[in-house]
Amino acid sequence: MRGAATIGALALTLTFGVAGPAAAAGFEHTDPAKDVVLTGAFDIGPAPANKEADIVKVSVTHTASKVQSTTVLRDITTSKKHNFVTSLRAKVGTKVRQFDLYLQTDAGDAQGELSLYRKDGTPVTCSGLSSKVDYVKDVVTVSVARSCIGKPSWVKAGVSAEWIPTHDDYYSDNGLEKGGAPGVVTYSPQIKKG
Ligand SMILES: [Ca+2]
Repeated sequence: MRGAATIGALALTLTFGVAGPAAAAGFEHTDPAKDVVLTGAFDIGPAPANKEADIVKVSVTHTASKVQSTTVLRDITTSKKHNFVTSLRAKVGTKVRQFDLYLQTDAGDAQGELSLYRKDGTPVTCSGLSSKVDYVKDVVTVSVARSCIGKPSWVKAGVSAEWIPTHDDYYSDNGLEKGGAPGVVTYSPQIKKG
């Protein structure tokens, strides 16, 4: 048993050793499947069958030029409205600033347009925004230039997904913890610039 444990530890070390030099500073989280929450007109409760809002993996990288989040969902389609939100806490000088990267898509605009907002909801003009929704691989990627968020020394990121098929039905998932009550953001640890 001791031998097996040693080999396991060695394999782990090698994996990180290979990835280390080339990889950006980053964070990865595997979110449980089937933990979407439905907020209806009169009720809130679990919606394990829903795949459109169900985040299963979140990855965030922080490089010299940008902060990027990659979110894997169970199965997204272009049929109805989605909101994909990456919330950031950014250490700028001695302060922590808060931002939201907000991407809304729907049947008529499957790629949407990424927007950056301050905590108080005012939009930030930023030419360094980029997003892509891959409906085949079920992956949403958004990125923001570091210069648009004050060139932070570190960021903490929270990611959520929402699927809104009708006015009254609002499916949501918190990408960093089980469950997904709307409006609740769970942040990653500090992700320093790589
Ligand atoms: Ca999930």
